[in-house]
Amino acid sequence: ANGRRRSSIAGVSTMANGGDNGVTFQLTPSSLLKIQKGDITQWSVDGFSDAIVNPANERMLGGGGADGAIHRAAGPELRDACYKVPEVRPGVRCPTGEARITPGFRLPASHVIHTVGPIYDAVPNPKAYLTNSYRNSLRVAKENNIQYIAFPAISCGVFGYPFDEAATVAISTVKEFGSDLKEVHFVLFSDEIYDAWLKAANELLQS
Ligand code: AR6
Repeated sequence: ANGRRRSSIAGVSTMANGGDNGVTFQLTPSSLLKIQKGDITQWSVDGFSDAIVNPANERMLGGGGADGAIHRAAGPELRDACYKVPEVRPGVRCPTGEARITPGFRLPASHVIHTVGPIYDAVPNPKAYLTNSYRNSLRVAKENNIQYIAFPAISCGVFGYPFDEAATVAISTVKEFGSDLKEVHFVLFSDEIYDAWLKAANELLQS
């Protein structure tokens, strides 16, 4: 009696190397949301236009956490491509809440959508900024004909966003704005974050 589906729906793609972990929810008859544990640098959907989302900072030249892992896996070409993204003001290529796209270079995924989530304690309304990060990433994906996208838990590491609050923002924003894509995946690094995302999806994606 809820939106939960096992991930063995016929024809549903899975991670290139991620096995079949995870739970799949139906967003619309033609659009799925999938929650899984894993390393986002390994994610792709073979043969389709796909993108992973990089939880970056405003300079867009790399950093720690998932950003560092994505740059290492993509190779130095990714930093060069980021460097070429025009600054909107000195030192800022992507303001908080916005998104930019580059190729994926040596990553399995064909594109990287870079977005900057809020530092939880540094802005008056972190929820509005985190919503914008998800929404603008989905918008950039659609503008570039991406059909499959994978998000990490934006702002849930270095930027200190509480997992349960972030999960509610992530799922509700994808529910509202993500259904033009074939599949929206969340690829989550820890059990605790995975559990928070499943709880939010079970609450917000009732069928
Ligand atoms: N795959 C999936 N998730 C990952 C991976 C991975 N390979 N590595 C880490 N995570 P964070 P933020 C999870 O800190 O909070 C960087 O320095 C991680 O466990 O990467 O948005 C940037 O340059 C956490 O749950 O991003 C920025 O300065 C989630 O990804 C700043 O950190 C996000 O954690 C951005 O901070």
